[in-house]
Amino acid sequence: MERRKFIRHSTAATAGLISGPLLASSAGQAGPTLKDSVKAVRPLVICTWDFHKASAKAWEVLKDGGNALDAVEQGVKVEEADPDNQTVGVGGRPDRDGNVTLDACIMDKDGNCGAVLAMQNIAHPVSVARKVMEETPHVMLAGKGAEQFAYAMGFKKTDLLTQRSKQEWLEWKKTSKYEPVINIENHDTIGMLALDQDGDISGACTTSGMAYKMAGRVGDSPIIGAGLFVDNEIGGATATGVGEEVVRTVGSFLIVELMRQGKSPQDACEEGVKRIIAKNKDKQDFQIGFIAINKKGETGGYCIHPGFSYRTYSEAGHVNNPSKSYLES
Ligand code: SD4
Repeated sequence: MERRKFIRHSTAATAGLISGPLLASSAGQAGPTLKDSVKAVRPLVICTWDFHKASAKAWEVLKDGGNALDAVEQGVKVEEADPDNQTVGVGGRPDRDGNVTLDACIMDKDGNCGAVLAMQNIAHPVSVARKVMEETPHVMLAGKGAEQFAYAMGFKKTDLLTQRSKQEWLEWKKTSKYEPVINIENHDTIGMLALDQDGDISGACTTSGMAYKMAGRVGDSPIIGAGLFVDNEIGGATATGVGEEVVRTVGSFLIVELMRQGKSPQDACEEGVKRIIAKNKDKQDFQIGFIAINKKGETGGYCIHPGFSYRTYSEAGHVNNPSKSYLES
């Protein structure tokens, strides 16, 4: 397993992009509204971790006037297709039985959403999630049902278990130590939020979840409100880390609601992490990272342990932002 470079809490962390080229229209009635004189940063894409290829792909869509929904789908698909990313899509680490099961969700500017949970054999769960959103009256499809639906929609069966992930799983099986705590090396879920030229927000989140999880275990990533939430009047938020903790606080929804109450994306992410800390006074050996954007194109990110970062791509540049953390080291 490759060791993730340990990035110390850095003064280089950029919590928000303030100025930008385009004029925003006014936002919704509730919460922090935009004055017509305020310039918004848009288009803009933000994603968890240093996924520069994924954010570049999303930017490609956005800069040509593409919409936020297409941008986040196209963006996260880059990681789903990358066999070297062992926590998303093809090449993801399997569950304890050796099966790669994928979780993903997507949410658009109108509050429409779709998700697939614990789905096997399909390389692009985010696109299946989009089909659930657009082609069914449902929000979530799980397991075999999701897989069958994917075939019906024309997706091809794909073997998701790469040699590398299989070898590591076989090695793990020798001790079968069940450590559901995700450590610094082991989480690279991609959550992505985009604000397009029209000022509309969409988001997506996709993962193979916790390595060697129990069969059938589902984390936060495909759960609307937990791993991802978008309210086009306010902003969006998404998460990475130990999903159970994010679900317990409905983390992404919480962050959007905190922004509705007037908090900046940065302050809202910090409060989201603190709520989780408050529920885990004696246990801090796990990582959570949140990122958020608002209608102005301000961004924020916060995590428990140093090591988390997030990408932003706007006309101001393509930047990997080391996240501030609750703990110093
Ligand atoms: C989960 N939140 O399944 C995901 C794991 C994660 O990078 O973020 N991995 O709990």
